Amino acid sequence: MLEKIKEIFASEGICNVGMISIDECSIINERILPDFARSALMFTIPYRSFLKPAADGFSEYARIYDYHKYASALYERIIPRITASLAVRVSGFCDHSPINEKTAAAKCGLGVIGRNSLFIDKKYGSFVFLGSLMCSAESELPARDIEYCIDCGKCVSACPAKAIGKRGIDPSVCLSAISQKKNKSEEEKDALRRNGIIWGCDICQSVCPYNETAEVSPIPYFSETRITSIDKEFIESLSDEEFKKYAFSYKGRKIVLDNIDIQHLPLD
Ligand code: B12
Ligand code: SF4
Ligand code: SF4
Repeated sequence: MLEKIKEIFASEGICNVGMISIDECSIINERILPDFARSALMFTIPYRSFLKPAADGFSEYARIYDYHKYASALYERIIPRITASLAVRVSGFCDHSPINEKTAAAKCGLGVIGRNSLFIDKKYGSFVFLGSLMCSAESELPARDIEYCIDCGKCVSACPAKAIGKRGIDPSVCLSAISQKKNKSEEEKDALRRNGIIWGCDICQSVCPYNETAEVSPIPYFSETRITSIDKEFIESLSDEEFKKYAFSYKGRKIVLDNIDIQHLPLD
């Protein structure tokens, strides 16, 4: 069964696919876990679409079309193909998922977990999104022990928020999380301003040696939609329909524009 599913994913340019028993997954949202789920089919979605990172305050995942919409469209294409050829029930997730996607992908042996807490794909580095299909079949493979990165410490030193600790990242100070907050304290605004962050943060990924040789995504939805430079005029010029194509749209346009304005306030 897994081989057939891998063929279907490969036809979409997705070649790193694994399977794990649901009992081996860390459940973070029980409410949305389908009753029929016995296993999770995990896969990585490469999204690196740049050779030189941008410096306008928008992280790489924010300057390409929204991966949640990519995953929904992918599931509409592949789920009917899977259920037509195999006697299984499947349901697709990405981000808003019942499981911790990073540890599940690592236990499938698809890559390693970095000190920056991110999952690192062998070919595409950490610039991959993770998706999963909850599946009614029992896993065909045993879970592997999680492998970790070489622990060079570069991400720990580079993180301006000192968010990377022994247990992973502290989401309460991570600048990526702060950039998505509607109501920010003066200290939080200062932190964004000092580090030139408008939406998302890639600092701990940009210093990681695993990303030095990471390949560009073969998926046109990402490789062909990258905006090289984003500014206030660009955000204001987008129609509502165009704006909704980007991941930064999920809390509305005002928060993105406010984050741009924050960059121009004097530092405390
Ligand atoms: C919530 C969330 C966030 C939050 C909080 C993350 C967190 N660690 O809690 C914020 C907004 C910060 C965030 C940021 C980003 N995210 Co995010 N996020 C998620 C989401 C939806 C759930 C993660 C989660 O809650 N896991 C469960 C918790 C319990 O486990 P954990 O993540 O390992 O968290 C541990 C630490 O936070 C630690 N901890 C808690 N408190 C404290 C305090 C201290 C002091 C310390 C040291 C540790 C610590 O304990 C937790 C358990 O071990 C996942 C999707 C999913 N369903 O898995 C995407 C996901 C992890 N995110 C993703 C991405 C792309 C990002 C960003 C790169 C986006 C960006 N460019 O800004 C950044 C990266 C930041 C980073 N270095 O990790 C991808 C990662 C892909 C990959 N290659 O790993 C995912 C998998 C989404 C996807 N489907 O692709 N994210
Ligand atoms: S995303 Fe930015 S703030 Fe968050 S842990 Fe990485 S470097 Fe630190
Ligand atoms: S920068 Fe070094 S310590 Fe951090 S995730 Fe990459 S290899 Fe691991």
